[in-house]
Amino acid sequence: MDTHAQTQHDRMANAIRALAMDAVEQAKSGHPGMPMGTADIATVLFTQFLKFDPSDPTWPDRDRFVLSAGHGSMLVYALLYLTGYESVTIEEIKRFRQLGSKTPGHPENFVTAGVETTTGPLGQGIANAVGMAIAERHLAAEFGADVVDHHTYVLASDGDLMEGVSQEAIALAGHLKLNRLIVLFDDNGISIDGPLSLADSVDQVKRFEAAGWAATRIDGHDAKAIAAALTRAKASDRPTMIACRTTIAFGAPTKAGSEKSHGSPLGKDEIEGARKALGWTSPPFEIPADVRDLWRAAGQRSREAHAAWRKRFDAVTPDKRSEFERRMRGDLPTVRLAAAVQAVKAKIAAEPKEVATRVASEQALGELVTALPEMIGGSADLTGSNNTRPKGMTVLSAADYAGRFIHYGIREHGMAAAMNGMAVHGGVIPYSGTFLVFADYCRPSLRLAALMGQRVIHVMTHDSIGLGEDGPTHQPVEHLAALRAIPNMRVFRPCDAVETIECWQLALEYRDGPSVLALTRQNLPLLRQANDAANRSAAGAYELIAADGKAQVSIFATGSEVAIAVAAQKLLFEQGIAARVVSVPCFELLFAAPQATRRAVIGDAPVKIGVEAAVRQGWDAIIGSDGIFVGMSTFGASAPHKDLYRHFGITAEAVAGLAMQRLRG
Ligand SMILES: Cc1ncc(C[n+]2csc(CCOP(=O)(O)OP(=O)(O)O)c2C)c(N)n1
Repeated sequence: MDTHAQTQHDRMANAIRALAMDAVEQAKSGHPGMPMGTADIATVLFTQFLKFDPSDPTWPDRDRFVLSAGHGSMLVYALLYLTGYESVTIEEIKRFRQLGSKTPGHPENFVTAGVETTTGPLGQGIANAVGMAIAERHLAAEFGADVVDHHTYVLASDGDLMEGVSQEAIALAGHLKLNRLIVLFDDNGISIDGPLSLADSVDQVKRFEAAGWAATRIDGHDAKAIAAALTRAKASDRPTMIACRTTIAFGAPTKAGSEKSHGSPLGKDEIEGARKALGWTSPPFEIPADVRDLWRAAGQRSREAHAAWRKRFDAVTPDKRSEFERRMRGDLPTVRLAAAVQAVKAKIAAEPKEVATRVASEQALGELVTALPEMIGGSADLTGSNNTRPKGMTVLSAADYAGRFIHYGIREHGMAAAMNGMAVHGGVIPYSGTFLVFADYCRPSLRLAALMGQRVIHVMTHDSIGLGEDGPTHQPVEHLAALRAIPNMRVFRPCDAVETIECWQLALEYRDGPSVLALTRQNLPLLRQANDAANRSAAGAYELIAADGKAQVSIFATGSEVAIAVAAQKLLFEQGIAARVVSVPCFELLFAAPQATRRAVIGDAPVKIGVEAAVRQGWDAIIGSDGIFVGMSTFGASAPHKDLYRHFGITAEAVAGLAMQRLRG
């Protein structure tokens, strides 16, 4: 690099450093050290490599940039501002971390155009990026390199790589040979508590190499070395990790290289010292015109590539073009979906039988994945148990990215995080499989899917003590309540084959958030008329069996316990007691209904009983605090499932007995 180019580079990188220092100072909170340390890496990436167009942040074939170390959010805000994104003006930079700003504490993709995914919980970004890279390869296989041909770049910190989910992510990426994935590791040897040596001595290069990546170590302040490493990475047949040795808070006179630059402003004197050391003479929030022009020019770099892409895209067949656009918009093929749902219902009607809802789900998927080519399924090594791979669905692998079923391996967290990445990439609807009890292993990613409002669908089978002999380690008890506690998440627990297809339809139609389908291992009777054209589950709850006369008892139940409620209603009828049964496949849909509808379905029977083989938490909103709850209050046990239901008192006799006891007062 000649001196002129070096000076230009330094001034551009220093613009990032200055904005980070000033914004954090003004907000009186934030992390200035990380953006200052990585400014050189980001400058090289954005001025020479990243394919992006600030005037069209959703251009489908843009490269994705993921700031996995979300605490360094000022890095991405500075870049968006400097390269000319409309979303981030200098006013927004000044309002860093303030209510309603486009520059929240951590990057939120649903707030700021140009931010690709929501990061902050360390490890999530790098794991999302694996999903983005999968989606890219898959769509490229399907639509061709003329339409889809981009890279995913990640800036990750020590914390990202220390989090367990990163191991799942890098192992999966290495296995799938995702060579469009490039991780820039901010190897600064510092975390919040101090030097990394306090807690870590992993050789990250060896670690990534062991997972099938190309990995290298460079000086993260050497623009030439960064560019050379990125050039090599782009030519690699494997994913690449570049360990960039940097100094945190580069330029700060006393806080550089120290954890003191971490979670708080540098302070006036330190900032003055840094300005001097960096040769930055502009006042706070001011970028000299020459530097501004250079950055704006960098923002225009990919205009030609964008125009060329548009031309290529316009040249593909109209059918293919509209299909690609439909998928990227996330619109469903509504006619095909409706036909698939009716076809499933017709099959159930033609051959009514007892099936586990996981099996009913597989039958539903048989039609759905044919109707919706955007669905990408998978399982965390429980394919045969989760029933998420219908016949004929081919496997997505390094040898065939066009496949649609992913063997995620025993990596629930990595799976859920990758699915979030696929969803934010766009063009695909990911669904997964694991046991409901392992929702805990994916929870951080489930929460982020809900926060981001992303359509990901988790099939979680073996949803209660009904799984039987595997015992309490595998029997979810608190999981339904824990999932229902996540805002924006929908938890479906269908009671039979008909509700299963209805819940699948609702999950697919729910564009703005994740869904969990809690499904049984054990067989369940068919309770609904299969030729019912209406999706009754859409109400969240509905009367399955009306009372004979004015109801004295309302029994509410979900999933496998609806059959118990139905049997209890019969017992009560035999005793001359009028009871009704309400199936509640989805709490969230019920609670979202207008008050009058909610009241009507909940009703005013003097005795209300909830039945669910799980903890009571959440049920009071339906049955009231004085309602009767038949469920679990302890962990389960290992035994055949019928013995367990008897042992824990979740039976029709118990439900009817408690109702009669209450009626007698
Ligand atoms: C899952 C998770 N745990 C803890 C934190 C709080 N936290 C924010 S930054 C950080 C560590 C920062 O160290 P590093 O990742 O090396 O970043 P750098 O020091 O390079 O900025 C921690 C523990 C977090 N954001 N996410």
